[in-house]
Amino acid sequence: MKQWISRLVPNTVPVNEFLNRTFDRQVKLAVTGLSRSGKSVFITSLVHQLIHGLNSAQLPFFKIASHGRLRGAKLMPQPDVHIPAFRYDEAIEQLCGEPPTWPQPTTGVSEIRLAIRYHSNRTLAKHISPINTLYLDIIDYPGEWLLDLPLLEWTYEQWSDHIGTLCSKEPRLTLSKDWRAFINQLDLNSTASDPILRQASQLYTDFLLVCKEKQHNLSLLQPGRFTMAGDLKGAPILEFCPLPNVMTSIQKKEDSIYAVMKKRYESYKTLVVKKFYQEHFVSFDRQIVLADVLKAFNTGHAAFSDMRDAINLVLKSFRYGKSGFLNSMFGLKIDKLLFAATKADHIPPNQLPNLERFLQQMLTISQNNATFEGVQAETLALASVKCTQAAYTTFQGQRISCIKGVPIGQEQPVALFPGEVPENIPMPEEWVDGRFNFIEFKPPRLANVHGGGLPHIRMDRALEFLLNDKF
Ligand SMILES: Nc1nc2c(ncn2[C@@H]2O[C@H](COP(=O)(O)OP(=O)(O)OP(=O)(O)O)[C@@H](O)[C@H]2O)c(=O)[nH]1
Ligand SMILES: [Mg+2]
Repeated sequence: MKQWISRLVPNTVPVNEFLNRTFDRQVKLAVTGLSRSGKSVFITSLVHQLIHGLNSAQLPFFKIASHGRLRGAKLMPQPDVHIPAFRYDEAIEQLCGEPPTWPQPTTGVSEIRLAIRYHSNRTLAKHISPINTLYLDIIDYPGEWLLDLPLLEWTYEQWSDHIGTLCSKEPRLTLSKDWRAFINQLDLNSTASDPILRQASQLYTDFLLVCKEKQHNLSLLQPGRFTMAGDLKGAPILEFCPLPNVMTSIQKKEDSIYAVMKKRYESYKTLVVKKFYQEHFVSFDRQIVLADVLKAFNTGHAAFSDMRDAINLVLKSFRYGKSGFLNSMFGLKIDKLLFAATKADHIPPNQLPNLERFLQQMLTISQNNATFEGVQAETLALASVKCTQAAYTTFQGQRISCIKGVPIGQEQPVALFPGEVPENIPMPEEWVDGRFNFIEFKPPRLANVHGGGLPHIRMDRALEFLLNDKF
């Protein structure tokens, strides 16, 4: 039987994986989010919630747990031995340490596999095999690298023009001044030299790093490896930059600055981006898109619109559609998509509907593109690890909903009103300074983390939406 099947299956897919996927026993979940959006904390919490899922009080909306059909979940050896393992154990030790700390920003790709064992509810499956196993595969990676995916669609000229357009408006107009001044004085037809290429790419990298700083909080920063080099630190493949507004009449000698920059861009696409995409991004069947909307609120309209454009752009790189038998054989498509506003514990519970509505408006284009292809999509505000409690205060005789938690850098809990999440996207002039103050909190101190799930907001609903039809 296995031999017969192996003739059917494309050589890129191991037979066991093919069988698991065809018979709905494996799910590959794409956890998609820009840098600091909360991917690593989400993956850690998701694994922890599932491993402690028998404590059904933790996950009331995750039906296999709350209906008593979950038999348990366990970490398994991951399918790809050449990829580092996602260190759930280290992340949970940090989150639950004394004092608890957040995981460090991710610097490379890692992978984790979880086996979820359950009593089947499907009529046929119940009789053939009453207890089934679903394998859940997730990868983690630096959010910066996501921004590279759109490059696969762009020529060097198109990318350069795109960056040129971004830099024609504030705040990039000012922030990119030094880099633009340097490239504008170059004779692009002259012979390229290492010092020139290095200086141009360094100035461009410095510009990207300033854009990333807290006071600007810009998201659309390409190439991704320039702000998170990983194992490519110092490699010549990162020594190029866009050259916007170049006249088409420019003579393109093979060793000219222009030609060498273009060649490096193409090599970057082929050797870095394509490899990353093909190894990790082609065969998802479920997706959760994490967005830290509240971060954008703190910074203003430019940061918000940049984050919106970046996420919508990145989502064009995924394959959406209904999964059928043939898709299982020839590469899967995402058939369920969850948009999640993360860190929902930064706002009082009565503002969650506004946060969800806001995110929905922000990503309408992507939602439309996916649902057009028959994908089921939903929006949710969640907190992977709930760090605050709801609190109340009175102001001018009115009861006001607040939150109470320990801010990063402080030792004692404070109660505060962080500002009200607007129901609709405000006009640019309405993003006034100080209107929002969503601060970061320390993880909570937990007495019995190894005996129960982490405190969360709506992780159970996320699990139910993403996985319910697989059980
Ligand atoms: N209050 C709260 N803060 C969170 C939560 N999840 C993440 N954070 C905060 O967001 C920061 C970033 O979270 P990560 O999970 O490391 O983000 P990431 O998307 O993996 O970031 P990169 O690895 O840089 O791409 C954390 O250090 C926390 O400060 C949450 O559920 N609640
Ligand atoms: Mg991370």
